[in-house]
Amino acid sequence: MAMNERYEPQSIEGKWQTRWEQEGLFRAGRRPDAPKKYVLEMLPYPSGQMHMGHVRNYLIGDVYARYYQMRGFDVLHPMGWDAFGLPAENAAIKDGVHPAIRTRENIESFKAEIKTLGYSYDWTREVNTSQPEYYRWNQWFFLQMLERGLVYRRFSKVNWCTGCHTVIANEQVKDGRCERCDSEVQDKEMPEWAFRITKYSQDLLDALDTLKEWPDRITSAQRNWIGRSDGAEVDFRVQGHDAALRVFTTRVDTLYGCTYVVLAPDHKLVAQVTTADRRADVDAFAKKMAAQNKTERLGEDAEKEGVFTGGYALNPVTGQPVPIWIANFVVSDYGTGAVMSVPAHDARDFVFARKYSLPVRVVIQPASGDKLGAGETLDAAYTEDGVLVDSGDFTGMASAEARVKLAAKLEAQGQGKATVTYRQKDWGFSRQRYWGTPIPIVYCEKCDPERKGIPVPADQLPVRLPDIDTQAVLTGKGEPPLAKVPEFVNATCPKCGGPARRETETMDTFVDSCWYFARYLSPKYDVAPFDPKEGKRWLPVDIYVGGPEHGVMHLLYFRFWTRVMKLLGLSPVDEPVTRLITQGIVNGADGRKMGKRYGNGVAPNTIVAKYGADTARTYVLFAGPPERDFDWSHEQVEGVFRFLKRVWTLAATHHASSAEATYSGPYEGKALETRRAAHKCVKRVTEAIERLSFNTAVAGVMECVNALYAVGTPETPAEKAAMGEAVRLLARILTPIAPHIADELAEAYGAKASTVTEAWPEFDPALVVDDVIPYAVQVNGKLRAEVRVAADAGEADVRAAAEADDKVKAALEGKTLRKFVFVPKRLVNFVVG
Ligand code: ANZ
Ligand code: ZN
Repeated sequence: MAMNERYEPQSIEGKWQTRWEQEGLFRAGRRPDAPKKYVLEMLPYPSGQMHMGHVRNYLIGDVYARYYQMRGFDVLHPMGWDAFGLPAENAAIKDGVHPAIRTRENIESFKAEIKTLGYSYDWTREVNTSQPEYYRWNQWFFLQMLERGLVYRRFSKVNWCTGCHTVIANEQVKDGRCERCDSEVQDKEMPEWAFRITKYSQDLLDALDTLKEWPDRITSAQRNWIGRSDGAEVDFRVQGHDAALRVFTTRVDTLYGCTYVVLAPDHKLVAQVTTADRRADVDAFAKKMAAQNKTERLGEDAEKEGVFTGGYALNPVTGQPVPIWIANFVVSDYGTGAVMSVPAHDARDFVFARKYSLPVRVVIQPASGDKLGAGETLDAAYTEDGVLVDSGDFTGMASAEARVKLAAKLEAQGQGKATVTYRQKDWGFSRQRYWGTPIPIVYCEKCDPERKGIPVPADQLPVRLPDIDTQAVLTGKGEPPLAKVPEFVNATCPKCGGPARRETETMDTFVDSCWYFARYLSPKYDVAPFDPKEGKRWLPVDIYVGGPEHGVMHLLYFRFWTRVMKLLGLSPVDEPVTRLITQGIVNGADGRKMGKRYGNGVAPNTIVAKYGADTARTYVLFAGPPERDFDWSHEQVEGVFRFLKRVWTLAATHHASSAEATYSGPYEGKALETRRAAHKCVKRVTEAIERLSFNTAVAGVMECVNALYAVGTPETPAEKAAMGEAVRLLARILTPIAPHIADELAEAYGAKASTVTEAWPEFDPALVVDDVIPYAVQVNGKLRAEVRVAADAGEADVRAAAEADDKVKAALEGKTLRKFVFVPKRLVNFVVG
């Protein structure tokens, strides 16, 4: 088959994409007897257009999917749509287009665009989370978890976004504002549905140690997020009341230094301990706090403020009364909502005590023997561990030991005990929005007067999202949208058959992404979320690629969910993902994050249209290591395009002479050089892909192409055969990177099928040993030159070569040689005086 002399990606890429699809080359399960690899990228929210971040994300997965396929694995590489969510609903409020319609259109255009890049997806497994066939299983999981106490209804203070009119997660509040719409976020007390993820806090924490192939920044973010604190609870009796106030402390060794206690402003004991003369001040303060946003109030820099309640509590070990305060820095939903304050040993308490002239009492001295001044003269808290002083029977004991002994003493007295507290909270997941999974609950006045909720029987699932009059329902105001749809709200009570009202809230879309990776295994399965048999074959995901911004929500939630799926007998594993790759950001040419905000976007489709998908792919892979950010460079795109043209021209120029050349050795001279260049390239690219260094893989191919140009036109049968082999090898190693040109070249050079179905090439070890190696030449340990000598050269030869170098000569001139150091294959050092 003759080759076009010009590289015209537009005329080859569509053709190959169609062929791959028709031949079903990316279908998982084609090699049932081979070991499996499940390669997955985080599924996109289908906005209308793809951006470069998507291109990069999917490419990282695609390189591995294609590479492992060539390595003989049965590869699963699916794609789908995180199709529920706020953007489509917010847009509907603005322009009246039904979210279902917009989402469908967006998926169509996104999918068309994604297809132009030639990713190796098994589209037969496509999943769309907004379809009843999918979300019915969210509802099914909900019911299963409700039965097991992993779902419950609670009253809680939630973050209410005044712009989106819905509850948002703590993680979505940035400086008191909504991460999405930038509106003010208020605290609001509301009933909500929650997942008891904290039941798994310790397990989720412990298992982080087994996630050896996750980036440290993600596991440490999760560790902090779960936030285990080992400490103690201590009961302080309230003077003059039959009540005790329980504090949580990590420093029970400082108990003798507690000079006041502080309650959260909304702590339930505040009313009781407040004295009549302090009531007005206390009420005013509590009211002010309630109006403030929590994240703001608790910010590091927020000024510490508080008021005295008039009440006193008794230190359980000294019996001394200490004043009870309320203050802005104590939160009601951490620990017990109350703290014992030890100003001498806690920085925050110190500032507060000085501000309000509360006593400071030193009870820990540094183990080093340095002496802290008395409380009145201290100029900062001493927060380290040390040795106890003025602490009764515990005086002289080290902090660590005292913590254990004090907790034991308190426990014996019935006034406390050692405990563990976690910062992680249960996951409140009900949202006052339309475009999400309906929560399968009804309320019946007769059977359920407390409004706890009656589960919809599993055989009545799915509870379908009703179609709506978009303009009438999606107003962005008032009750949850579904409450305005009587056909939806009015239901029948499954218990008494009487009238009931449906729950009108929907699920957080993070529920959808908790288990989609398992749905891909059997996307049409209709007796369970997925077929457990397929779970055994494919789980866990071997490689998962996505943005690091998902470090503590999605990536923690889906670990939780996988445990639930194990509990339900569905998943064979506890952990969803073996290796996690978090890709870096694509910045604009100006170094700022590419996107609408800075108007520095480069649309993937313009690059594909102008240069072809292979250039877009190769450039994005070449621009930097996958986990690092890079700045877009148009010059480099051009450079990569020129490189692919050079590859093409090389193959086209020698096509007539080399495509069908045969020869059976031996090889020497130019022919040998050609083979060496190609085999070294195979080695280099293989190693680079294995260690996630796609940029050096591309660089390796570039060098190889330069070397092949340098050897010149093949003339002898040996040279022609070597060139033919080199082009075929190039085509195969280019397959994960630039698959269209790879297949086109391979076909021109005789391949009968797509390169992705061929084995990944092996290199001939004899061809990759360097017969010339570089030696570093030092004079008194300082690098002076590098000389290249035969790999098998002995000490004398290397020394001669080094001494012949001009720079070395100059450095040695007039000096006496004291010693000559020879490190085979690495360096020589002249020690001179
Ligand atoms: C006395 C004490 C003495 C403390 C000392 C520290 C140092 P982590 O490590 O984050 O768990 N605390 C407890 N509950 C609180 C709440 N609801 N709001 C604000 N602060 C609270 O922090 C535990 C420490 O934070 C506890 O130990 C308590 O102060 C404070 F030298 O108790 B500590
Ligand atoms: Zn009923």
